[in-house]
Amino acid sequence: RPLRVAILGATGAVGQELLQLLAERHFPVGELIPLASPRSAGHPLDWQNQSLMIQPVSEAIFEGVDLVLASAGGSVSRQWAPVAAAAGAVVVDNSSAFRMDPAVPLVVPEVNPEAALTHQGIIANPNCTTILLTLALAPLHARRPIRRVVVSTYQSASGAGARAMEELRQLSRTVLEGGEPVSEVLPHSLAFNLFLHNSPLQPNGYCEEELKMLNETRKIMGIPDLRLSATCVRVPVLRAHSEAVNISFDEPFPVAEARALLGAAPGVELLENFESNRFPMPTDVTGRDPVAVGRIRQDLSDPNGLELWLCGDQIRKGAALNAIQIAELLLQGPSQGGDR
Ligand code: A2P
Ligand code: 11C
Repeated sequence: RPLRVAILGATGAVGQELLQLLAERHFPVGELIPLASPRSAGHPLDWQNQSLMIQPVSEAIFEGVDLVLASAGGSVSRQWAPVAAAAGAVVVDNSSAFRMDPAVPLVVPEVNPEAALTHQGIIANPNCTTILLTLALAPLHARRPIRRVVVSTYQSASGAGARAMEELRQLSRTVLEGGEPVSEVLPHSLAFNLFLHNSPLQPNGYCEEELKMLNETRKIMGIPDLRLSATCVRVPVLRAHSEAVNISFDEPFPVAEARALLGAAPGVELLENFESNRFPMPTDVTGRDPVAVGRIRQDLSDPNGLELWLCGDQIRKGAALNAIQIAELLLQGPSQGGDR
């Protein structure tokens, strides 16, 4: 039966993509309920030739709702996801609020689809950089256990939301016109610049984003002792993240075998041409579903190591697409299993 679907954060960068993907993927929506902050409530929102009204969040709004796709930040999810779940909805939550809760599955449908079916009302959508990384790691780990990962990220403005994307556009114009860029959304101007990820620093010198990559990758891949060290960097790209990934195994992993595995992996697209020095770029994946992987090579410093490079659309597979794929898994039920 067609579902009643609420989008919590419908006016945001991910919320807008969720609306587009629900239509594109013919998700069985009977009624769509767009929710946002009181700032946007009452404003119209066009979707599928309907003019809907954005509503504020309230306990009553979740009555009779089947599915909530939430992307309005951690504090909004912490407050409202349990309320929606108690009202009988399944919540696919894009925030970090519940990801490490042992009772909440953390799901990348190509990697651990079975976890989705164990939910108790809330399913967490992982951090964008983690989703992209696990798509490349899982097919390799299935062949030879991964022991250690060292990853450096090149993260787009979209990870900080629609206002950060607009700020990058505006401040780039300011610089081109000879002005001094002054940022208000991000802590520094991203125009012709980059900086270490702005999430809170921890006593060990890592930022939260880097520790999310460690903890979430361990949980999704079911490798509690995985060693992983990340350096996360914000770069002046609008909506696709890139990652340089070094992976260590217990034994050598032939490059040709890794290439064949990744070439056949769901959600992954190989993009590499060593003759023409052509490998994934953010523009290759912008507005597209697959994570592009390339420049797979033997680590010169470690006989048991591989190096690779990947790019993925942060708003799509890094957020909205993964959330909708989780909802699709629930519709398929236990017999189907997922994309693999
Ligand atoms: P609004 O546009 O009304 O501020 P992004 O991640 O792109 O910045 O988007 C954040 C989303 O979360 C927006 O849709 C925003 O709505 C929504 N949002 C922010 N605060 C709240 C809140 N307190 N209650 C509901 N939605 C919120
Ligand atoms: C970024 N990955 O690019 C972050 C944004 O835990 O979902 C999303 C943070 C999260 O800045």
